Amino acid sequence: MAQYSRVSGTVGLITLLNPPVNALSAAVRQGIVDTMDKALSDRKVKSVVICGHNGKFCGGADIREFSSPLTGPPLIPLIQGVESAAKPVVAAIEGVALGGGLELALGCHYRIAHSKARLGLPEVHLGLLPGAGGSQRLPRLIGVPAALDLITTGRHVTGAEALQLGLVDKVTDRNTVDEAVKFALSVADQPPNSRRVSTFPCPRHPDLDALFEGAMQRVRQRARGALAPVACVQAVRAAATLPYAQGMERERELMATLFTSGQARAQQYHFFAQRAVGRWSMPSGARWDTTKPGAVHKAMVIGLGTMGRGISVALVQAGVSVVAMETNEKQLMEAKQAISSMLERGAKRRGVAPALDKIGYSSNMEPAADVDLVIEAVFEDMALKKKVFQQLSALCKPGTFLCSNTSGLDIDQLASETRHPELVVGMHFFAPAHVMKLLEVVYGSRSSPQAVATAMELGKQMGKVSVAVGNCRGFVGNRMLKPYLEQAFFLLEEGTTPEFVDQVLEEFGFAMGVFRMSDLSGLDVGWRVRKADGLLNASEGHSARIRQGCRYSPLGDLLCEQGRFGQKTGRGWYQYDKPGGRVAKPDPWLHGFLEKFRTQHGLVARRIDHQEVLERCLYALMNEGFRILEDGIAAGPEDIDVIYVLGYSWPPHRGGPMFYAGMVGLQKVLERLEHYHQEHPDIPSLKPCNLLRNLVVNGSPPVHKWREFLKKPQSQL
Ligand code: 3H9
Repeated sequence: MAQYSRVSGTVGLITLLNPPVNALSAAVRQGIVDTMDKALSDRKVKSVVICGHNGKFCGGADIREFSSPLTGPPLIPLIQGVESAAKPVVAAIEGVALGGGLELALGCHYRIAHSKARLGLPEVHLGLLPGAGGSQRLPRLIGVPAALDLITTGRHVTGAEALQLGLVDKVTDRNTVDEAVKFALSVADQPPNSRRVSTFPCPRHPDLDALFEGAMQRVRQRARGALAPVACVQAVRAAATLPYAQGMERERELMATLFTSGQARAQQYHFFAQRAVGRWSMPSGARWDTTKPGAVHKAMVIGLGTMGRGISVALVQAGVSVVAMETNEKQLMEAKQAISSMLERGAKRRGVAPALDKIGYSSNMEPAADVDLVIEAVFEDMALKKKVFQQLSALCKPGTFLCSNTSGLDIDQLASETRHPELVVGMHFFAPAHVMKLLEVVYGSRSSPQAVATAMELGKQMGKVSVAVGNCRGFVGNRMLKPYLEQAFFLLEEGTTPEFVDQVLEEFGFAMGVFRMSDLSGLDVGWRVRKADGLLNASEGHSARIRQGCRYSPLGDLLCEQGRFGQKTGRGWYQYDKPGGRVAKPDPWLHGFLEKFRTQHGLVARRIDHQEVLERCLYALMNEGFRILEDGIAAGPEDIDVIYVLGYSWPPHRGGPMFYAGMVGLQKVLERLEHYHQEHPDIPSLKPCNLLRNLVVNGSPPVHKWREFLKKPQSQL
């Protein structure tokens, strides 16, 4: 709803009231209509200020209402009503003015913002466009290029940047509502006719065609197959080329298409899933709301390779004092330089001073005695990590949390090397660690709820979305990756090429297909793991394509034996112009190698189509996701989906693998898995798991109901 009062004698003050972000629910919209009526009919009122309760202007339309039919006054005529008011209306923007919130402010005649307020039109991230006039008013106010940038990226700008763009009229560091009231008093006698943004001509641009062509190319490259960014460009084009009323009509048409698309539903699901994972629970019954995190003022990072450097930067940027440790003096010096320059670049981007004094360096473990938390980021080798944990356990003061940045090693084994296994958790960062938003927090069988809460909170402080997951080989993300990669290899054996598999996956929306990605991260990484697992050699008397009774593809191993490690060696699944080159080209050598391999193993290449590539790679991955839910490694499908979108470049407009399974239809996923498993009985990952069968038997409930079919956590508290 909205509250109304008269202040300073002649200013009508409307306060949006819908905690926590004053979203424009039906009640708030009705409140605005009613309070505007009051202000306009009160003869003592000469001007109006609209602000938000509790230091937040407005977080936009109420996303929760999108799934039910519209009730209450629609937003477009409401904003039109504010704009056409005969008395000047001033928006007092504190905290956030996002989406419909900023569109409401654009309907006001003046905008006063706090310098630290965040303004933006992030609808594109929800699979939508700014559909309450934002796509038409913003270009008229700040010009087409700047509007295209804000609307297609959804990025937020600060009050200070908004002033430079011409989005607001004034910025303040003081109380924004007081300043807006003063401003409203000063313009009370000025008729607002010339301040209605919808009447502004769109600023001319010398080459509109080139501008829109470039924008369209950029959005298509960034978000493969996503509808919203394309519609955003089309809507802004309408603003630049059509009169306002026709532009609004185009905005309405485009919005209607997006609104009913599965993509918008997927992206809105992803929005809420990112928030839901913060409400974590453990199988013991421990929960986010009953567990207090420990304080982390000072942390140590051990091992300053790429990951350790990124983690150190993320901690410093989060305000934590850091001791960064590396035994090799040369590497320590290199790391120091790299970390300083990352901190300087980050600070420059954020317009603050680099916190270089927050980080110290050491070539030995001694400083561990004086820290609240340690993140070990040494080479992914169990023996080495165990040694580090033994040393830490002897050195650290009581209560120090010990975390391992491992991408899949057993947390329980590491914990068993310490005197306090309850203080040990996994913190699986994704490269580059100071940029990527995902953090898998892995609890072992003896991790205390407080250790989990501390790692979750620290992740949040670093600006990450932290997801708590159980301990198993590969945790959630890498465990699901295994059957996905396996299928891709098997498909090569059966007749296709890396280029075709990648093309299909990239058309689906992945930033990179599986082979391009493998070349980027290095084929030797998986090779080392398979070697450690004793998988490289077939048992005596068995085919080279069988391990432990199941089908195995040695293709990756054979490439590594030839020194083809991917981009770094200039050869992998593709060829590159030089070692370290980035442009992947199909490699005739590889095609010949595949043919030879098939002949050698009596395989006859067959034609594999688009559908089979997609189904075998993705359904195998989803099936593992169902197993992970069944095993209680992830608490719900949202956890898996957030991990895949934020850590594994799953396209956000497809929600995540579990959401996508629901979109395809669980019955269909089950049937296709059954079909492929019948064709390939020696591939266990294609055997549909019980949870999937159970969900289908129970009528394929929507994804938000799946938790009802999972084992309930046992409270031991
Ligand atoms: C739109 O405006 C369409 C129009 O163009 C056209 C219409 C015709 N609605 O993120 P937080 C909830 S589309 C409903 O943890 P923070 C959120 O779920 C909208 N709920 O806090 C959470 O609930 P819970 C365009 C919302 O401080 C709680 O508020 N606007 C909405 O880290 C706290 O959220 C956007 O896309 C909403 N609009 O960040 C902005 N917003 O506690 C979306 C938040 O139950 N919002 N909630 O989990 C955000 O980006 C962030 O929430 C914000 C605050 C920056 C505002």
